[in-house]
Amino acid sequence: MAQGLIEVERKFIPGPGTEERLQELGGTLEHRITFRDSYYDTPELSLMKADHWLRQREGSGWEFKCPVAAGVSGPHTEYLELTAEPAIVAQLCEVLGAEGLGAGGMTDALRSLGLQEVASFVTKRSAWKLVHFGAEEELPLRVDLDSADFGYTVGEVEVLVQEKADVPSALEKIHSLSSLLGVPTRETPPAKLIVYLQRFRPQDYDLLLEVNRSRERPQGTEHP
Ligand code: V4E
Repeated sequence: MAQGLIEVERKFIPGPGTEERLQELGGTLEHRITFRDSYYDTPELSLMKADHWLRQREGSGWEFKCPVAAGVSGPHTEYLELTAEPAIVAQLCEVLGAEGLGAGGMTDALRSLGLQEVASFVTKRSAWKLVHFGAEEELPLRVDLDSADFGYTVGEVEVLVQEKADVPSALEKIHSLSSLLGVPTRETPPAKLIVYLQRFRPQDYDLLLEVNRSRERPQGTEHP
């Protein structure tokens, strides 16, 4: 698979005291930002059904999240995040079984592969960094507190790592901070996109739920 960073993360439901608790734990607010995410897939949701997530984020560009390995267990997720367009196009072709796509970039790839926008929403995010849990150069721990414009709020504790070998130590930090934030052990709130689909594209949501059930692993679609 093409090169990228591995995003290890755990979602949680923030409460009114979460920001204050982050400050007590030595967290610093990096920025507050508002952006629009637009997600793309085939009409049959071939990418999402295969646990692949393609989006264009306002201010950041194209991002493609691909599963690192099947059968990740526990309340966290691990995804390889591709941001370089040639790597994204190559991976899209692999997942969708397409061959011979030229070097025309994302616009050509979207057209040739039949990818269309399936969701678009705006997020207000406060982005926190926890220096206490990891020095600048070694696995800094980040917490994002997100409010989507369709009325859903979710937080995530995350670490970006270069290699699979770094995942266990990232998870240790994620679980220890989650516990200090009072996150219930089994809490796995759904991603914003999943809640969006449930509310605005219920047939697509049901399709993903069905696929996830047959995989016998929660995919963040159980309790929106
Ligand atoms: C990976 C994924 C989806 C795509 C959106 O990913 P997410 O991490 O929710 O994005 P965002 O914007 O909140 O954070 P950022 O990328 O900026 O860090 S939609 C569903 N999934 C898969 C998934 C899963 N398998 N399990 C759980 C609990 N959540 C999501």
